[in-house]
Amino acid sequence: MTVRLTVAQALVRFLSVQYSERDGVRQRLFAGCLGIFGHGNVAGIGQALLQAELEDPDALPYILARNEQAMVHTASAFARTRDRLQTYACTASIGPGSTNMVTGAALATVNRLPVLILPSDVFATRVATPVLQELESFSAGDVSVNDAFRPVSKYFDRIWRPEQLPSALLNAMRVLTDPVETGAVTLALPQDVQAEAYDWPEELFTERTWYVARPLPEASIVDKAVDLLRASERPLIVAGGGVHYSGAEDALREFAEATGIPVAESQAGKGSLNYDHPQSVGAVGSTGTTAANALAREADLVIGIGTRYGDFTTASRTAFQNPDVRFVNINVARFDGGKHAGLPLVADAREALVSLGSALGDWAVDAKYTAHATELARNWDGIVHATYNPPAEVTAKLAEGLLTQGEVLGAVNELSAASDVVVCAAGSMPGDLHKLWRTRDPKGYHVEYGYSCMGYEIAGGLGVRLGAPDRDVFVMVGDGSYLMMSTELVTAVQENIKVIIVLVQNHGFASIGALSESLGSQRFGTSYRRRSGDGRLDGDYLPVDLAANVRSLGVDVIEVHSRAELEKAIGTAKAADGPIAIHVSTDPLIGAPDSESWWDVPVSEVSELQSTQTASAQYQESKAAQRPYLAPVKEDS
Ligand SMILES: Cc1ncc(C[n+]2csc(CCOP(=O)(O)OP(=O)(O)O)c2C)c(N)n1
Ligand SMILES: [Mg+2]
Repeated sequence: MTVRLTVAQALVRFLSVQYSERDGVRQRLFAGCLGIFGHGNVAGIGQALLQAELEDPDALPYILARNEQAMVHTASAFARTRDRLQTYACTASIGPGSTNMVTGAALATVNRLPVLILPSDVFATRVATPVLQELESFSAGDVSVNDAFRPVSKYFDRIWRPEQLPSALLNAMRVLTDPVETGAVTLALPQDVQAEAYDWPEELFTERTWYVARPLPEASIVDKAVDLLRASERPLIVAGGGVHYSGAEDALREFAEATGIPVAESQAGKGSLNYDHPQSVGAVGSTGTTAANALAREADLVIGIGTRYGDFTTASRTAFQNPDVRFVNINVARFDGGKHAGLPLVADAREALVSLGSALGDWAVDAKYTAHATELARNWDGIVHATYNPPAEVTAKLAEGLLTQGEVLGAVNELSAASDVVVCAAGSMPGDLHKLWRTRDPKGYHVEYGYSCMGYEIAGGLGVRLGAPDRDVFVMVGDGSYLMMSTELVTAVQENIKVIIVLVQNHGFASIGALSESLGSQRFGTSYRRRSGDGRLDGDYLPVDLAANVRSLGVDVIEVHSRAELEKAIGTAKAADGPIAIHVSTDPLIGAPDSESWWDVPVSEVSELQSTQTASAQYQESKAAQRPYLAPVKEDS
């Protein structure tokens, strides 16, 4: 039996009957389709979505976004919130609508988040070429702008003919639901092919379940890991995003408690252990706590769990200074398992922790070491407390109506519910949140720091709320990020997606300003100021009113000028039943407490400027601590 449908109708029908299943729990793989119509998808996929909605509104609900990059962020954030077991498809018109999604695709792939990207493409038949918005290559007839998706997609295909669709779809689902492979999957859809009818085998549209496996660790490798652990005296766990995706938080806590090993966290792994667990030493690396970084410096064995060891996590390979340091890397991907010449314990994080725990028996580190870690963490928490509640000598120096950023984070932390989610991506807040946020729920922390993409915040906040409708979502967004991409607020209004935007106005880039200064570049070009008489950008702040901007998009704003007003506003925002914003101004020159760590950002080797010369000398000094981590694990085991 065959069914006669267009390619777009077949695609929509297929997507509406895909499921993922893990641990016996089954869910729709696609919660819906985000999109913006234009030529290239309005008559193809647009028609198919309309027809589907009229037949069954739940088949593949359509959400109209405002910016194509943003809608991919929404899908990524949703997928992360749902532990990569569910996502959205994203459809865009040909040309700019589609290429706007390239950054979103890169973010999904870098963060290993499943998103189905459906850019529209030029005519397969080429009868009217060049069509509106078509790139003409002088040297190739089969190139389109969508080829830009190839390097940022885990799977790419272009459906030149209807017959290609079934195999492309099966490959797309395979990649989206594979914990190792997952990322952006791009199926480019020529606009004529979308509308073309074909006789499809009926089985294409039967329900299909994609089983998400928990690969078990190889027993002989578990044994080697046990040998390394037993031989270690100062092991440290580095928990990454894989702990969350695997749902390994309980297994991690049990493993840590049984062995006494302290637990440090990457950005994606934050919340793996609640902040007040005695073995939680918090963030590690360039944006880490002094507790985790002190332990990292001395560690003789690092047990990475679901981490890809980004340069923030390893402090650009200066975090681990013990000359004998070795790595055991629990990771579902061999690619990450082999990093730092570590022992790759290739497996699902939860399964690996359970196996390793039982193989270790009652082995534990010296209780003094665990107590030392707890002590360090307690000291750091004192610093957090002081940052949340700055002393009078700090607040007295603030200009009228300004708060410190630490106070803002503190107020939001202390007045949000444990299960609420904080969302951020770029600027100075991700680093501050990594160090300072007291995470009280494994899902309470959502900072996109794989791509650290300005503009992710609001769009991502929508995705988090769609994925966790029972949690309040606090979107921490700087003025720079806000100006880059805030228009999904209109989508939030249209769909009544409740997000609480905390818009932190500090007139420019506090983060890059501080970085610039530390690198001898004198905060050049990082604040939003008028040009002064000598042509420099150091005049008055610009008369922008971002609160009015938010209001103009249909979202209520509470403008606060003091800690007390901020606290009251958070209560009001929590009680609201739609999107709402809090506008707060902060002093960009008051930074977060020091991590006692480093990040490798090269400084000009020659310069006319004294500030750069000084920074360059410091850079060379810091760089000397950088280590390759190449010691083989074989010798020891
Ligand atoms: C899309 C994108 N462009 C540029 C950057 C580089 N960048 C990182 S933070 C930042 C400034 C962010 O400013 P703001 O949102 O106001 O946060 P603040 O630094 O003031 O906390 C820039 C330009 C980036 N991460 N993403
Ligand atoms: Mg700013």
